[in-house]
Amino acid sequence: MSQLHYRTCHLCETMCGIEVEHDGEQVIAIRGDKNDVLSQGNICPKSTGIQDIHSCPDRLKKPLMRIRKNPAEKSPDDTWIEVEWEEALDYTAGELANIQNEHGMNSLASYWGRSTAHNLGALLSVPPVQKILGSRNVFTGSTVDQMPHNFVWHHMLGHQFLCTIPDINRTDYYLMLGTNPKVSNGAQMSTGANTWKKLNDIRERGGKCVLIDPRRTESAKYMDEHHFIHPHADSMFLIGIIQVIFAKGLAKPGRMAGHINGWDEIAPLVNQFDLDRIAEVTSIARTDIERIAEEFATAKRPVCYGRTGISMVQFAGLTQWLMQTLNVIVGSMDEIGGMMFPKPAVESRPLTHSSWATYHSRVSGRPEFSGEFPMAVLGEEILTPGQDQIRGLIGLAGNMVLSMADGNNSEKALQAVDFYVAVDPYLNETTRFADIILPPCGPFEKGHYDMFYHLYDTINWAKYSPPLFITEHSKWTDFEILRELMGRFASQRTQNPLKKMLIKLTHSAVKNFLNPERIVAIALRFGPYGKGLNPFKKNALSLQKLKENPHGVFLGDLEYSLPEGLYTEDKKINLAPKVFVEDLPRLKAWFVNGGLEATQCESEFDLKIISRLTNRTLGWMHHSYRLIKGKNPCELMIHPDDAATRGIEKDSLVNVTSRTGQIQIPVDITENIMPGVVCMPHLWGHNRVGTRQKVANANPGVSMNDLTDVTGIDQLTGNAIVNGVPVKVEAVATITDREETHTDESVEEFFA
Ligand SMILES: Nc1nc2c(c(=O)[nH]1)N[C@H]1C(S)=C(S)[C@@H](COP(=O)(O)OP(=O)(O)OC[C@H]3O[C@@H](n4cnc5c(=O)[nH]c(N)nc54)[C@H](O)[C@@H]3O)O[C@H]1N2
Ligand SMILES: Nc1nc2c(c(=O)[nH]1)N[C@H]1C(S)=C(S)[C@@H](COP(=O)(O)OP(=O)(O)OC[C@H]3O[C@@H](n4cnc5c(=O)[nH]c(N)nc54)[C@H](O)[C@@H]3O)O[C@H]1N2
Ligand code: SF4
Ligand SMILES: [Mo]
Repeated sequence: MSQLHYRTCHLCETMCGIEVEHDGEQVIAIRGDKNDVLSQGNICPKSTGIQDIHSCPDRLKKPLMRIRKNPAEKSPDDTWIEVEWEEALDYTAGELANIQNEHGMNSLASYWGRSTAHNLGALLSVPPVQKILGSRNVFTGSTVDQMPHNFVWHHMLGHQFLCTIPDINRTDYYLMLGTNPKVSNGAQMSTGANTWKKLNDIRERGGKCVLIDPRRTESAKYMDEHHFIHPHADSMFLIGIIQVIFAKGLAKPGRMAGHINGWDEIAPLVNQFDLDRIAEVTSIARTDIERIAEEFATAKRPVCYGRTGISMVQFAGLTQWLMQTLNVIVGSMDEIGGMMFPKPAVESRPLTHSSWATYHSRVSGRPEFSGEFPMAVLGEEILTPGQDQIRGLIGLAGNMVLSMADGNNSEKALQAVDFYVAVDPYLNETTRFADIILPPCGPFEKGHYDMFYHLYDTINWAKYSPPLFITEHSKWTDFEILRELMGRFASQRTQNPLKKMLIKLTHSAVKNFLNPERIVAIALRFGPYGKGLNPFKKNALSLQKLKENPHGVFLGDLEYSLPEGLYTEDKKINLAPKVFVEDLPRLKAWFVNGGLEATQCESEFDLKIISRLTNRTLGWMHHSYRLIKGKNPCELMIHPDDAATRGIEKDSLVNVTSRTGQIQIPVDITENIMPGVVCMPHLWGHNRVGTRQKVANANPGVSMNDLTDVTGIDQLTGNAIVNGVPVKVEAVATITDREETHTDESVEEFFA
């Protein structure tokens, strides 16, 4: 007989509640949980694919060890054998310890991909693993994602995780840059897959929604206005808006009056830029900039918010700073309907680190940010010989060959590194370079609490999902794998018997007393809603209470929290931090040059490529047949004028060439993309040899990051520029028969 289980979908930060109908270990259906306090039944198609991951025959259940044909190097002719956990962990710990014993602390590196943040056990392991490894070489997917946001929060508000969240439920003017919530379902703004409804609500309550994006996206139809903007030009647009607001005397600090440093510096800084020229560089008319500025500043509850489209571009740091500055100068910082700050039930900020430029990377001297280096330097740190060269890598929960800039460069580095252990459930484009793969259990075999994504809450709430199935594999969550690996590693690193004894004791204490669930229980107790040290506190939040409420517990709407909540020493917002002021001349040079940067835009590469997400999928969910069946979405959107001048027709296959690579892709000729810009989905390209992923291989698409450039970074924040990359597009053939790549039967057989 079938049963129902409620949990949070862990695939993205939106945190929708799902209802899983199952019969024993067989999942029958996944639906939206109508009683979920956040999502109220809304989900996107992706969550229904989790059942395919659960039952996927390609998902690894036991460690996979590479047997090299030639001990000196990895080759596609190497073979893989399954080994027992004990052997795998001893071997891995030994190899890592040998490298560090011989070559020093920094010879080991760690890389944490996006799935880390969606995974309780992995997330809890980050600080101890980092501590035990003791290496400066720490990398995460953040620098091809949201690092500029963190950078700005650190410099303006004092902590990288003092995340500003647009109060979409109460705003009346929503100015949105570089985000497509109809498809992404809300990024850094967890609404529960109903952002589009919330956009409708804004308009229904008499408010206004304005979108700025080089593509007329799926979200545009929920907005009052959409304006095309040239990629990289958002900082100019924001400068124009801020300029007009000051010029018209509309700037006002609101509640934050008396708590802002640098107010007087802003107007002179933005006035260096001529508004007519801004209109040219952005492609947004001067009259529109003036009108939007006035409307925004005079709205009752305005908020300006932007996401990946303004963090993976040149001047990303400046753009994010200007966006926050705009919110501050209209009095929207920590104001109802403006930018607000959630109060998560687990308060992780005091335990996390926030720093900048306290040391630099070895090869190109990039500054650290909060203890990590940009992904852009990982390759050079592996490939450049010398003291502190990276020789060993622990890679977890990210597929960097497809997701980081310049996939070929990532491959070269992974091929070269002496020893690479991947903690990942699949043998994919990245982990095929590993010496050993340690596979964690599946999504239903472990408990879930969104330790990280509650920082992005649009209401305060909490929810815990227990494991649905306990299997033989359940004891190998990411937490357990890393705990066992690090225990062995630490012990092998030392010859001192006393230290060995101490490590053994610590390891066994952690093993016996600390599992992810218990850590959540403790964190809830000492969080803002917990009992703390008062056993008599009424209605306190606890893990037990969350277990009794499988649809989550509502903890209230977002509330004022500044200035007390600021992490700056003087409890003031820094409106004009020196790092941004000093980066303005770089923008000015680009601006004077008409938005062209010589190194980035050689004349032959006359179009700029930007990315897009697809509604039904998400990188590693290409293992789900139900999500990727049908026509592959990898098409290059191109404007009819750009197509016509290149002889490109409806059924053309085109070569897209950049400084670093070339791909072939069919076109979609459409006026939804602005002239001069082309657009394709990323995280595809499952056609590389040596992987074990039948479903993804059968409908591979091509990888956008074969075109992006590892040297292209926002110089201030180190974030990769994967949007607005210069390319050339030429027709190469006509596609006569574009069939779906795989048949239903072959994949159904596979799952049978
Ligand atoms: N379906 C689906 N949903 C997802 C994910 C997924 O893989 N699939 N991933 C999740 C993750 S990890 C994240 S980080 C979020 C991301 O969520 P979003 O930030 O909403 O991501 P995108 O949909 O890529 O939106 C970025 C937009 O920026 C635009 N853009 C590109 N360049 C520029 C520019 O220079 N200026 C401006 N103004 N716009 C620009 C693009 O056209 C695009 O519409 O989505 C999450 N949700
Ligand atoms: N061109 C371009 N590139 C981009 C972007 C873009 O907009 N344009 N967006 C960027 C963004 S926002 C992001 S977030 C990144 C995403 O890029 P990645 O972080 O590489 O994300 P995925 O491709 O989804 O890979 C997730 C990996 O985690 C593994 N995994 C899944 N579940 C688990 C688990 O429970 N434990 C462990 N250990 N592993 C697991 C999967 O098998 C897979 O290898 O891509 C970035 N790259
Ligand atoms: S939007 Fe989709 S993938 Fe994201 S949490 Fe909701 S159901 Fe899961
Ligand atoms: Mo992301």
